[in-house]
Amino acid sequence: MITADTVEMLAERLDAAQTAAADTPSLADTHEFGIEDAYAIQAALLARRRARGEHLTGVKLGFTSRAKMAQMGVSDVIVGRLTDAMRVADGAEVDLARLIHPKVEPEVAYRLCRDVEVADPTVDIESCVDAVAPALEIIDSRYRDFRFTYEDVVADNTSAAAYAIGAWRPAAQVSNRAVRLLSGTAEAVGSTAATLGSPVRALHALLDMCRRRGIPLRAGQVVLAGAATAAVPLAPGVTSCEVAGLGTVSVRGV
Ligand code: OOG
Repeated sequence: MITADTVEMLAERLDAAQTAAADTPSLADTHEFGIEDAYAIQAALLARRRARGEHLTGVKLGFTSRAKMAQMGVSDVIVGRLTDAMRVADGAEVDLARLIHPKVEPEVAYRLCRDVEVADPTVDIESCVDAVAPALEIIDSRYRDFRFTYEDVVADNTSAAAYAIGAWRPAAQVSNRAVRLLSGTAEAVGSTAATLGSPVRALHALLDMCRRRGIPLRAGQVVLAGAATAAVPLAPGVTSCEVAGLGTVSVRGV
């Protein structure tokens, strides 16, 4: 356990790294802290963003791929929060100078059409979703060289930096759809099955996490279900994600 003052101090360090686009060493290099502390730092980080006028627009999952969980030696997904300052319109520019070492991941997004009573054990989260879309998530760990522990990455709001969502379609099964990510000369191909076997499982895992962490889910918010391929560096120029049957979303790095 770390003190409330240390939680604030570490949140300030991550916040300063993000706003200055300057990396910082792993918090675990100098502080011993657990997963509860890590979510407390994340909450303090989000409180800073909200104090600057940002609004919560949704949540994201990380470590939904078995490969990534194995790499980090954990068996749990991680959850981070999205704000309006992170939202990029489909096709719009992303200013690379405001980021440290951004990478991009192709994902599926869900839209919540009603508040989810996360504490209610009988709640049916699938019935709270009215639309799906292809999405791009830009991750930009505030840690030097993307080197971090499991607790570090949770504290750093799971590396969340920006996201773009394509045209919404009525909610549908999106299991095992082919996914193609292009960024500069890099290409990654995969399947929506990479996210816990199916993105809908990510939704259920999210509900479980939100229940355990007391994170509310509100009507109109979006859920990013997790990466369908390994992340690739975000290149200048056009980056696109195509999910078979769902369409394409793109951003332009400048
Ligand atoms: C952590 C975020 C990873 C995912 O989908 O697994 C993530 C990172 O690798 O920086 O969002």
